[in-house]
Amino acid sequence: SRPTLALIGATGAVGTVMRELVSTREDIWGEIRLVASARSAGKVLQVRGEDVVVQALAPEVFDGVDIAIFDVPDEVSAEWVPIAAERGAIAIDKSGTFRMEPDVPLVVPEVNPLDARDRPRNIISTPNCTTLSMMAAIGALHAEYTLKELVVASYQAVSGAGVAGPARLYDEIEALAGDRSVGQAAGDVRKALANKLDADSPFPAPIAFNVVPWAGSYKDGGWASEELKLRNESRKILGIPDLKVSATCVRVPVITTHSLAVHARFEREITVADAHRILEAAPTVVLMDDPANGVWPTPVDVVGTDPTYIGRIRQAVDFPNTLDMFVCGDNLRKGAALNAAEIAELVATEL
Ligand code: 2RA
Repeated sequence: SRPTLALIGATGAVGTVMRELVSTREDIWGEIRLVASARSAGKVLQVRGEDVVVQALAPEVFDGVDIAIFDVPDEVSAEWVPIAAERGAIAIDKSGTFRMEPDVPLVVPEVNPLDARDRPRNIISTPNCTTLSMMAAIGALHAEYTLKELVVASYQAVSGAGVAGPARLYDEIEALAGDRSVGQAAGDVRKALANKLDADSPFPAPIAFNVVPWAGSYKDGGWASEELKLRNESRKILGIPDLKVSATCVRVPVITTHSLAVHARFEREITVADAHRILEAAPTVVLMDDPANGVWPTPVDVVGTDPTYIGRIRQAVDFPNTLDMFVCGDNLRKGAALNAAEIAELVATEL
C-alpha cells in the first residue's frame, strides 16, 4: 500500500509550499496528514485538491505514519522528532537541531543521496536554506574538480524568517512609499518607520531601502548562526571535513529567493567552459551565464521555481584554480520544502 506522509508545521511559510508540492508532484502517497500547533488545529486546508483538517501535534498523530516531514522551530523538533521516530516514522527534519549529529545524515539528493540510507536514529536532516540554495551547483562542480575552499556572501530573502518576514517588508515599503525624500539622510528611514509601524520586526534593522549584515542568532567570535551553518553543513554534505569556508550572511529586501556570491577554489585548474559543461549537465541546475547579453539569474526571475540558477561565472584573476559565481535558489522550495519532499520520495522508494 502507498506510504502515509505527515507534514508537521503545515501552516507555516514552508508548510504552505510543502502542501503545494505534494499536490503537484508525482503522487506517491496514501494518506497525507497535516499537523500543526494546537493554535492551528481544526483549520481546514487543501492538499491534492481535497480538504484536510489540521491535527494538533500529539504522539498519536504519528501512529501509522511512514514518513514525517518537520518544519517547526528547533525546540519543537528537539522534542517531537524523536517521538515520531520512536513511533516508527522516518523523520525528515528541517530544523537545526540534529543536522550536525554524527548519527543523523544531512542530505541533498543531488549530492549525497546514499547518506539517506544510513539513519540509525530514523532521522534525516535537511540543510539550512542558505546552504541549500547553492549546494546542487557547488556539489556538481566538486564531484569533478574537488573543492578546497569556499568564500561566500549571501543576499537572503525575508521569507527565510517565516511568514512574519514578508509581512514586515510589505509593511515597511507601504509606510515609506510616496515620500521621495526618505532614504537620503542618516536615520530618516528609522524615524519614518517608527512613526508608522510598531517596533516589533523579525529583523534587527529596517529592511526596506536597506541591507542588514545579520541573519540568525549571535555566536562566539561575532559570527551569526547562519554563517556557521553554511560552513558546517557544507563540510558534512560534501563529505569534506576540512573544507575551508568563510561566509558573511546579509538580509536584503527580497521576498523569496536567496542569492549567494561564491568564491570557490578547487584542487586543480578549472575554466569557465569546464564549469559550463558540468552545470549544463546537472539536471536540477539552470545555467544563466551570458553577461555580454545581460543574462544572469536574479531572485525576481527565480522565485516560485525549483532549480538552482547560476551565472556570472568567472575565473578569478588573482587566485589560481578559483571561480567566482552568483547562485540563486528559491529558499522556500529547494531551500526548504522541495529538498524535504525529494528526500521523502527517495526514502519512500525503499519502503
Ligand atoms: C533564513 N536561513 O534565511 C534562514 C532560515 N532558516 O533566515
